[in-house]
Amino acid sequence: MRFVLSVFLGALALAVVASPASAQSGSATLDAVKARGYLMCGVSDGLAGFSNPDAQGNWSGLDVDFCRAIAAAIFDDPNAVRFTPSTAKERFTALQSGEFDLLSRNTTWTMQRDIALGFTFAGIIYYDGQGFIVRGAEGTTSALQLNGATVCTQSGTTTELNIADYFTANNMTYELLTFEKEAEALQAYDEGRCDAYTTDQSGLYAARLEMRNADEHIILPEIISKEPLGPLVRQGDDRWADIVRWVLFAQINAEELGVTSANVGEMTGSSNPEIRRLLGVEGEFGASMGLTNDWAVRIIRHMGNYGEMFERNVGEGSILKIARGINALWSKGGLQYAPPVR
Ligand SMILES: N[C@@H](CCC(=O)N[C@@H](CS)C(=O)NCC(=O)O)C(=O)O
Repeated sequence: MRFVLSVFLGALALAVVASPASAQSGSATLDAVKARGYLMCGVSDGLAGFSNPDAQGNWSGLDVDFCRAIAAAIFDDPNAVRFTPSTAKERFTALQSGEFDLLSRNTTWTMQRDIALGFTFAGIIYYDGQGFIVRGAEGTTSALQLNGATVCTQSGTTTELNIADYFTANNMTYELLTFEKEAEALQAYDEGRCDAYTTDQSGLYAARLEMRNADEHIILPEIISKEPLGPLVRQGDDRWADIVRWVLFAQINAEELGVTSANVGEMTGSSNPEIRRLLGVEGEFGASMGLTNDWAVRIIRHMGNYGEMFERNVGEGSILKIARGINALWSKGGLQYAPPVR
């Protein structure tokens, strides 16, 4: 028995020595980010509410804030991020070739991107679906009235296949005009070259703001696809994928537990064990990922919980005014649900 125990203890000691958790994180990407001093985040070319630069080149939006949350977890500094824009078409090659540490850019999680393209999606930051915008004066009130329509969209997106599926399923014909840049697709629609513009519904809210007369356009009620949007990383660094995933989970759990940017300080004194574990008062959850145990405090103090990020960027109080809808927490009738910290 004593022999078995000492063999076991010996093996344990070896495992501890061999474990990279103390000196290095177990993630080559995290080590590279720490050594570099900032996170490299791939975003869109500009999409209101998600990732948009202002005239001074300051980025804002839900996808941008998510990268800031990762920087906050690693550096306690939400500004330790460099944003690199990429078009819909370029984004996957850019991520694969190491131009950024993650892509956080209204990107739909599909099987082909996950498996054949070799990426790992860390979670779903926004449950979306594809819709259409049309000129109200033309009298169209349903996508089923679009038989024979010319539709504008952006190339390199999921929209092309969805629209083919939808029109085929409903025995309708269409002509698709695709453009590499969103601005070009929108301009073509706004100039009347297309009867409709199609993309993720969240993108339609953003697109309407770009039109010459925003009030003249209506978003049709049909949602023709599932577009689960989320951040993704290159396959092969599982620990890095875990970190990105748990930053999102921490923000969703914080909302569920009522932890906000305003009260996170006092919440560290909470007696609720779930809050204590999330905020690192108990346990070694942060250290187990190569971060500090107060990783979630850093995220929430600087960037807020999931609900705060949603409201600020795309919610009723933002320029897009999107209702929480299916992006509400599961406990409030929505789909947002994060595994527990334990
Ligand atoms: N979610 C879809 C569409 C993503 C997409 O690129 N959408 C366009 C239209 S909303 C966009 O982001 N354009 C802004 C840009 O290219 O920077 C996908 O992953 O393929």
